[in-house]
Amino acid sequence: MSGMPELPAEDVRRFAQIREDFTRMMLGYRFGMEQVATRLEILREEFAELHLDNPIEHISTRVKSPESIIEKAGRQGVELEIEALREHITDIAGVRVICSFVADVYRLVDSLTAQADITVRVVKDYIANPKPNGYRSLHVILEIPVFLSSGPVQVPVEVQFRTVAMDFWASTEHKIFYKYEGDVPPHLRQRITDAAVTAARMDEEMAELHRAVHGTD
Ligand code: 0O2
Repeated sequence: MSGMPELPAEDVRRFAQIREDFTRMMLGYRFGMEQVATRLEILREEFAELHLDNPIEHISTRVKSPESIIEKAGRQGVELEIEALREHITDIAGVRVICSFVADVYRLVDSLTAQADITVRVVKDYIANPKPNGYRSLHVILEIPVFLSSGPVQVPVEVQFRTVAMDFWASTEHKIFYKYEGDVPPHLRQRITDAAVTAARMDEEMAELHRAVHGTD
């Protein structure tokens, strides 16, 4: 194009390579996330067919946008290199699993993480140990192999397991947090934490009811 200085061929090649590597990385995350979701769907169907119960209410997936990967890497001082991102930004691929009961959460986590080719990197059990604001969920960062034409890659996927009550609380809290841009007034903060206690009580009560009707968790 007239008036535009041409880039040296070496730079053009380098940028093309960066673009290809990034595209391959993002595809790997999408495939890893889809594999985890498929395995959870298989468990859901198996439980539904053989045990006559359905431990999963809903599964959702998302891959972080390039903008928020770059923003998080900047915030955490992580280099914009594929290997550094893979090592330190562990929630690029995310799966959220909503269960009816707390017991289903643990049953599913055990079944998924027992699979031979899945490696568990980190488990954060905010159900056993809720965050100070009351947040409850069980997070597992796992790695699953994805076979691309260039060879296998181990893809980290963050899986968040929670009950319907925990999810209702988390999405409401998230909206309030964003409305106040993180600076939630103290009286609301207390009510949010109290609501988390109510949600936990609701989980217990529902499990009691379920036991009373079906005899087991
Ligand atoms: P998004 O858009 O949901 O992905 P880090 O992930 O390293 O920044 P941390 O605290 O080490 O932070 O990780 P942790 O505790 O595993 O939490 C990560 C994710 O859990 C968050 O992702 C939320 O999805 C969820 N989460 C954690 N704490 C809260 C909370 O207090 N309220 C709500 N509503 N969700 C929470 P992101 O990156 O914040 O957002």
